[in-house]
Amino acid sequence: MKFNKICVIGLGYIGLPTASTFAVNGVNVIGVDTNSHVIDTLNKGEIHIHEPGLPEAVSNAVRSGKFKATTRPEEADAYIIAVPTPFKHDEFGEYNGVKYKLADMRAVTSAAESIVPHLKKGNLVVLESTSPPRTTVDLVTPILEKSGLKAGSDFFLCYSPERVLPGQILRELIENARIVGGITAESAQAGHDLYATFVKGQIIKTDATTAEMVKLMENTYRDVNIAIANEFSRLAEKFGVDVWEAVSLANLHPRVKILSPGPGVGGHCISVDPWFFVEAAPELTPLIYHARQVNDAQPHFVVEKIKQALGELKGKKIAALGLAYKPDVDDLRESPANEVVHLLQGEGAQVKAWEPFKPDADMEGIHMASSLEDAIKDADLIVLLVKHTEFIKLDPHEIAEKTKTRVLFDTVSGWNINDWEIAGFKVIRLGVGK
Ligand code: SAJ
Repeated sequence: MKFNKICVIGLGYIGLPTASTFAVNGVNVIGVDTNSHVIDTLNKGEIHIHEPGLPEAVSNAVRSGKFKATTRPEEADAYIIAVPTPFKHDEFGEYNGVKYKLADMRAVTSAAESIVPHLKKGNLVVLESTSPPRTTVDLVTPILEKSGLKAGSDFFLCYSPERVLPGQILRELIENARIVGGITAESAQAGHDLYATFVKGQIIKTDATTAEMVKLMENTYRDVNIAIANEFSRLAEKFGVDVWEAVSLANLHPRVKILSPGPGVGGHCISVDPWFFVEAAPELTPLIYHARQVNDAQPHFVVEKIKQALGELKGKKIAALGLAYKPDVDDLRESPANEVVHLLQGEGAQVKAWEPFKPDADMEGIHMASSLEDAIKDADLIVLLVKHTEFIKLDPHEIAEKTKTRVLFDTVSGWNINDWEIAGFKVIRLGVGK
């Protein structure tokens, strides 16, 4: 199949790199987003999110004349839905006394509805948003069929998960293997042809529900593995062991790959997607549910440790380094660092947070420092919450001149203890009981 013009609905962390990659590969792309500020920014060739290489990709796409951003879909050969699927914050499910989170599918629903008036015979629609199992068949198909066309025979319909890692999106979009699940074999083939425009990794065809499940399995597998690393950090403290050393030694085993403990699991994917399985089948998912509980409780564990280090938290001044959900990104969504800051404040500490990737972030209830110096100047303790490269590279002697404290709490094993001790600091690390 040939695709001269496509519509990408949702211009966030996935939709925008996808749209600009199609455009620089010669496809006419209409990028659609409901946020008019995003549209104006993009049409000027600028961008609203931080991702290495993306500013250049978007400005090339706009200059080539192949990319245009707007608030409504238009007629096209193919439609890609890449809108967010967060969980609901005010509604929960319950099974045998266990409370679980529910997927908020409103954005997928309205994206699918916005395609209906434009849908023609022979079109392809691809859902990329991470979704609960059977969404393509049970939710998207009936909406699109309101057009009077039949999915699978009049138009093609696929689920194709994005699997790119924030920070490396543009490279992984091209190089990663791509899974295309069609509601029919012909749909999968049409999806294959679309992504063959730029994907250099393998493109594997399957059915839509398998593709949905694959995506959820990948992120759930990672969440469960981080949960065990976090549980190991607690055990290591109890037994007087350094968890970082123990993990690196265990990982010498050829079939063991333990992930890193930390202040918790954040972002819009790993901390959300496992709930889609729990919601779909709470009776079958005790492990997945408990892994989520362990990771969600990790900020509390960190705060308890900081309390032990300071004796008490009331009135103590704490500098929090990093609010992003992981290193070298500006995404603060579902960040465990934010949770740590809120919990510290709840115990009476005065926290100043410094996030170099979003210094102007307006986070409810969080006092943002104007600079690193401002954050650490009067601090009683500095807590490292995110392993941003620029934090790891800080010079301990320079920092010693800029702060009155000599106590550091490192939740991510980002700092070399010897270097900081030579500069006069005491370094407490998460997961170290020695
Ligand atoms: N984290 C740890 N320890 C680790 C690794 C990560 O605590 O050893 C934490 C991070 O600090 C962060 C969270 O987990 O708070 C998630 O970070 P991540 O780097 O593991 O994953 P994401 O959310 O940035 O991207 C994931 C990726 N999925 C997998 O690696 C299986 C990516 O490939 C997906 O495309 C993305 O989710 C997505 O969009 O679903």
